[in-house]
Amino acid sequence: MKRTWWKEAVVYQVYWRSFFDSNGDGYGDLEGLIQKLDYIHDLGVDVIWLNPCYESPDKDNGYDISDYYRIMDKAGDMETFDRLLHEVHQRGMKLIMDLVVNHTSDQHPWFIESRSSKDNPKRDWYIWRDKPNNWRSYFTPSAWEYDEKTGQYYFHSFAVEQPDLNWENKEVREEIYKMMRFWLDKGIDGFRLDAIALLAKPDGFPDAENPYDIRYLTNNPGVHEYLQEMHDKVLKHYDIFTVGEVAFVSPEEGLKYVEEDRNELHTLFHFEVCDEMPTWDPIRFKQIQKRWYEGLWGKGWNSQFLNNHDHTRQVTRYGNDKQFRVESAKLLATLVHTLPGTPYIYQGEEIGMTGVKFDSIDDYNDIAMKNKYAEEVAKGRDPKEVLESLQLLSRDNSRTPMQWDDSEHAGFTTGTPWLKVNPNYKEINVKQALAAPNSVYYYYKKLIQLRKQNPVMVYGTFRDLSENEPYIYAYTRELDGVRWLIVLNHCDSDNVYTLPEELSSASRRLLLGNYIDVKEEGTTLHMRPHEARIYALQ
Ligand code: TEU
Repeated sequence: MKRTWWKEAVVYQVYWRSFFDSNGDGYGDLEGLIQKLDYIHDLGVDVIWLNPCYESPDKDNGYDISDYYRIMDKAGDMETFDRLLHEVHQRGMKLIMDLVVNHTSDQHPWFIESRSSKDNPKRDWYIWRDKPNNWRSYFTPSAWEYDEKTGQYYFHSFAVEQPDLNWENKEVREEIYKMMRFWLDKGIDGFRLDAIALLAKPDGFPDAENPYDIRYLTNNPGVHEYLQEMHDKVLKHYDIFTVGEVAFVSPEEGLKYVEEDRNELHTLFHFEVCDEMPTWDPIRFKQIQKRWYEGLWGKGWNSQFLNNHDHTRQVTRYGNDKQFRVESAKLLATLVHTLPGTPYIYQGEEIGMTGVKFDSIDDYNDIAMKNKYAEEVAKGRDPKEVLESLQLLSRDNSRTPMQWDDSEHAGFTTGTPWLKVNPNYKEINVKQALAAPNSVYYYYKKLIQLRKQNPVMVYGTFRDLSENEPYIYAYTRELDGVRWLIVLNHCDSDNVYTLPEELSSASRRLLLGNYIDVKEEGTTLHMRPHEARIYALQ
């Protein structure tokens, strides 16, 4: 079995502005990350994914870049970045950067030139049309913004402040490849490719039948040719790891991005769960896992995650963040780390941090939520009702500052945090987690250790034994005669799982469980609320 470092890796996502503030300006920064690298390293993770820290007017928290070759002042400077990369490598870890090349900031010199006149040499670096179609963007009612000066509309898949680059233009592509080499030559270990399925646009921009179903923004013809060119001109020349953010794809379409002999990307994030399953739906989740396993296994590599900087913390959205917060956080961790694919940890997940509900829209920062709130209130809807309707899935749920201890502002900053700290920081924080032997933190550490010591957890085949069970999720991983059984009771009450005939004679050894006193009991397992067990079968 061919071993591959990024298949065996566990990735830890750092949303640096909410991680640790080293200079008291209320924003986390790269110096703060350096100071907390030992904490991440002790967890046992292999790769750090760093959200964008390039120069930016910060309208979309760094995903609106105005200079790809400079570090945003809030985050620090290039010297600090170089030291961060060095310190990560010193600890035997790797660092991947966020590559945001579907669009730039409207303050990027390229766009300032492009909008300056219709004859400007960079006019075609962006997408201009005389009249818009009926498309919405991810963040606005229309994907087109009128430019008074030149009398045309420019296209933006996200905010008005994020005009899309025209990837049909060869100069644009070469400029992006040059920039990628700049960072790769520095020694970074790969990229998370932002909104990468949006690079190609359809000829003629035909109107959409249902503008609210925005999948027309993605997977348009030509996207794979761009990725194959990127691979040929840049990616294949480095020993790196690439993961693409690929929304609205089926396993068949997703495979085109990651199939090994297509020379595009190593892995992808698909969003059938996070974008399309607002709350926990066990049967649907199992079907999604089965389809993607059957669609990719042996041909392309998947990723496992249930939250990130765009999606509400998993114990709140897909678990129980109140009565069973610790057990539920551990169960969801077991799920993500034992299903086929590379597992991702979003900062704070490893201590069971939860989502948040702020009382006022003014407490929120996220441009997507603010825009949606304004649009709905402008339609005459009751502001209170609109706020409540947006709170569960607000991206700010996962962006509140990291909770290091029970001191003011959870020890995140000595200043005023850019976003309010979750008021439950006195109970939920790293200091508390490190002091409690059975905390969520130490459970993550054991899970990560298991992955390092057991190739079956990485390369083992997957089989669901519980397709139509509403609460129990039971599946096996198998490799070279090694067979594991994972049993999860995703429910607030006890449930029983009876082993299938084929497993009834197998002896089993508990490798890890989220309840300390598991009593073994023949072929019928009595599972407590949110109980998780990993067995080795003989
Ligand atoms: O997100 C792309 C995006 O649209 C996600 O918000 C979406 O929810 C999803 O999960 C994919 O459909 C990326 C970044 O992650 C996000 O933070 C940026 O706001 C966005 O691109 C624009 O760069």
